[in-house]
Amino acid sequence: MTQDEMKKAVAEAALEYVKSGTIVGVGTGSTANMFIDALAGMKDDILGTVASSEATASRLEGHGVPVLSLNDALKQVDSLSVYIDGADEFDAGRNLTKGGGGALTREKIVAAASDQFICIVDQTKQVKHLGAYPLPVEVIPMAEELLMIEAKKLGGSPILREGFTTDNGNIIIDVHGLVITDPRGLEDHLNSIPGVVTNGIFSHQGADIVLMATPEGVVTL
Ligand code: ABF
Repeated sequence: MTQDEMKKAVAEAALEYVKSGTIVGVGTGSTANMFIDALAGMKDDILGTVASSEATASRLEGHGVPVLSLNDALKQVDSLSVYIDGADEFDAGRNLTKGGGGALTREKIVAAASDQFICIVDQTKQVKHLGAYPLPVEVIPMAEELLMIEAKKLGGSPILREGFTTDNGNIIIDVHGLVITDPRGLEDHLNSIPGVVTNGIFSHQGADIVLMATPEGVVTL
C-alpha cells in the first residue's frame, strides 16, 4: 500500500464521524484534501462546513459543499459537531504537531470550536516525543527576532519560513531540534511570548481520536 493509498483509506474512515444535519470543521493538507473529496458524497446530508484555510474553502466549494465562516456557523449552533484534520506528528497522549502547511492558527480555532477532533494520519506520523518535525510558530512580523531569541533559549534552532505569509498575514518560524517531553507546558510557554499568534503544538486541542492508517487497515487510537 502506498502512502497515498493509506491517506485515502483513513480519510474515508473519518466519514463515520460525520453526523447528518451538523456543521463539520474541515482541516488542511493532503490527507484533509482526501477527506474533502470523500465528504463531497455527503454534501446534501450536512448543514455545512467551516474551513481551516483558504485552500480548504476553495476545495470544498469546488465540490459544491457549503462553506460557512466560523462566526456565522456559531450563530446557528453552539459548537461544530466534529473537526477532522491531519497532523505532522502525534504521540501516545494524542498530542499533535501541526502547521506544516501553515494553517495552524485557523486549525486550532476550528478545533477549539468543535465537540470532537478526529485526527487522520498514516503510521509514519507516530512518534515517541514530538519535535522531530520542526515546530511551526505563527508570529506577528515585528516579533520575528524576539521569537528567534526565545526559541534558542529553549534549545531550538529557529528558521524563518522564507516567502510564506499565513492566511492571517503573519510569518511562520519553524523551530528545529526540539525534543518535546512536556507538550502542554511548551504550548503554553510559547503562546505567552508577546507577538506569538499560536504555535503548532496541539495539546490543549489534542485529538480525541486518532485514526491511523497502516498497510493492514485503519487503527483507532
Ligand atoms: C495539516 O496538514 C497540518 O496541520 C499539517 O501540517 C498537515 C498534515 O499534512 P498531510 O496530511 O499533507 O500530511 O493538517
